Amino acid sequence: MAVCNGKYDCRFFDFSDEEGCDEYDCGDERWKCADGTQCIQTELQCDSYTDCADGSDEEHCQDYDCGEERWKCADQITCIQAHKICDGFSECLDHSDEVNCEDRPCAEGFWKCDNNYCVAIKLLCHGGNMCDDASDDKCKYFLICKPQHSNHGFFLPR
Ligand SMILES: [Ca+2]
Ligand SMILES: [Ca+2]
Ligand SMILES: [Ca+2]
Repeated sequence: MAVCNGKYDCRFFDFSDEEGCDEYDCGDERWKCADGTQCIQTELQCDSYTDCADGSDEEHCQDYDCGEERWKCADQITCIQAHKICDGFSECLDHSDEVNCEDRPCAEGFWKCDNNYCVAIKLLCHGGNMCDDASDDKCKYFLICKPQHSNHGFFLPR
């Protein structure tokens, strides 16, 4: 059950999970909205979507530290998951996660396509064109993508 998440979760809706929230400690993994009535997961802070009823999770994001697992867009407004950098889709409002991709390493567990997109290794070599330039398709010609004998579960296309 989620206490103080802004939704009534108690059976038969006795509302007790959402009472007294202004006194409630949200703990280490959640953050208390400015109005004190709601806890949200910390990764929802500065993700460019409003999660607090009062909108406070998207305020003061320029001063906000995105932490180790997230990356701050160049405009300093949004934090995105590190593996969303150079994945071919813009998560940053300023699209800064999809520029200069040739100079950036992919996150761990991701493979760099010829066009510099980063694709999850586990998604490679299933016949789909995950790289968008078909560079991940090379593997099927070499039959090197059997899910065995490699660190990541798959051999990588070269
Ligand atoms: Ca609740
Ligand atoms: Ca948010
Ligand atoms: Ca992206």
